[in-house]
Amino acid sequence: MAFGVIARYRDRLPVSATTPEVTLGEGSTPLLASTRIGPALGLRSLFFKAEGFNPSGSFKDRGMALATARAMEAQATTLVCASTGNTSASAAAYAARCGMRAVVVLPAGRVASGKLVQALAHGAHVIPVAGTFDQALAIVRQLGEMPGMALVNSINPFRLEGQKTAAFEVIEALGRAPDRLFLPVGNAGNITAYWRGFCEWEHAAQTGLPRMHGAQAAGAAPIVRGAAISNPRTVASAIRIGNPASWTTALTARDESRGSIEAVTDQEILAAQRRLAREEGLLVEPASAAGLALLTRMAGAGQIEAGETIVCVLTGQGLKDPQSFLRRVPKPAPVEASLDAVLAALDST
Ligand code: AN7
Repeated sequence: MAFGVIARYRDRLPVSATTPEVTLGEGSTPLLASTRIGPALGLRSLFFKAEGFNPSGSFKDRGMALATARAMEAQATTLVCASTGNTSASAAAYAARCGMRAVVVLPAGRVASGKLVQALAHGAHVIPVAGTFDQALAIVRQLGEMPGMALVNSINPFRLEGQKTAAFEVIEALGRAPDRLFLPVGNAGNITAYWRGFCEWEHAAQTGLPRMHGAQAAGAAPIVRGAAISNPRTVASAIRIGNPASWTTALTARDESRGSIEAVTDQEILAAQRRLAREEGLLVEPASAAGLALLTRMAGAGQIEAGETIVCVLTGQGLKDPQSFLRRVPKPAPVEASLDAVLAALDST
C-alpha cells in the first residue's frame, strides 16, 4: 500500500516522474471522534484531526516531504528555515533522511525544549538569534537565495502544496467537507493550505466547503488587530509570530469561507489543552489547542448548531513542550516503597 503524502496524492501534487518519493510516513493521521468534549459542548459531531501522529510530531511533515523532494530534484544540498520549533524539527528529520544538511535559525530561548532536541539530534546546524521568529525569517529569506540552499519555510510553495493533503484526508474520512474547521494560526500557512485543499476537492467532486475558523493567541494576533506586532507574547510558542508570511491568503480563506480569525487568551488555550489531555487522552502542545479554545467560546455563545460537523485540527504533539505542563503541575514527591505509603499517598491526592 502506498504511504506518505507524495505516493498517496501524486496526481494532485506538483511532482514529476523524476521527483524522488521522499517520506518518513507522514500523513494518514487519524480523525478521531470526540468522546467527551463534544457532548459537553452540546455538539454531536466533533472530530479531532490528530496531526501530532506525524513522524516528527507535527503537521509540518506533510509539506516538508514535498519541499525536500523538490529541493533534492533541484540539486540543493541544504535545507534552511527559520522556526518557532516545529518546522526546524521537521526540516532536520527530512534532511537527515535524505543526506542533506539542515540550517535552522531560531529565536533564542523561545523554542520548546523537545523541538530543540529534535533539531540537534538529527544533526541540524542550529543557530539561535537574539530576536523574534519574524527577524529570523527575514534572515533566512536571504540565506535561501544562496547557491545550494533551499528555503523550506511555508513561503516555499511546495510546503503548502504538501500540507493541503490534510484537507483531502478530512474529506475522505467524512465523505464530504465538514461544516466548520478550527485551527491555530501563526505564520498562516496551514489555514491557507487547508482552504486550498478543500477548494480543489470541491471543484473536482462537489464535496462542499467548510467555514474556516482560525485562532491566534491574544498577545500574538496581528491578523485580528490588522497590524504587525514587533514583540509577540504568548505561552503558545509555536504561534508566537507577529508578521505572518501568508497573511493575505489567510484573509482570503476567512472571507471566502465566511469564517473568522479570532484571538484567544493564553488562559483559554491552556484550559483547552488540559481538557484534551484529561477528557480525550490527547496530549498536544499549547498552540495546538488554540482552535478548540475558539470553538469552546463560540459554542458557549450559541454560535454553533448541535448537528454541525466540526473538525478541530490538533497541529502538534504535547511532549514537544514539557515545560508548559511542569510550570503548572507540580511533580509528585516520592514516597516510601511500601503498599501502605502508596495507599496513604493515594488518599491524600
Ligand atoms: C504546533 O515551526 O511557524 O499558521 O516555525 O508549530 O501554518 O504557521 C509553526 C507553526 C500551529 C501555526 N501549530 O501554523 C514553525 C511554525 C503548531 C505550529 C502552527 C505552528 P501556521
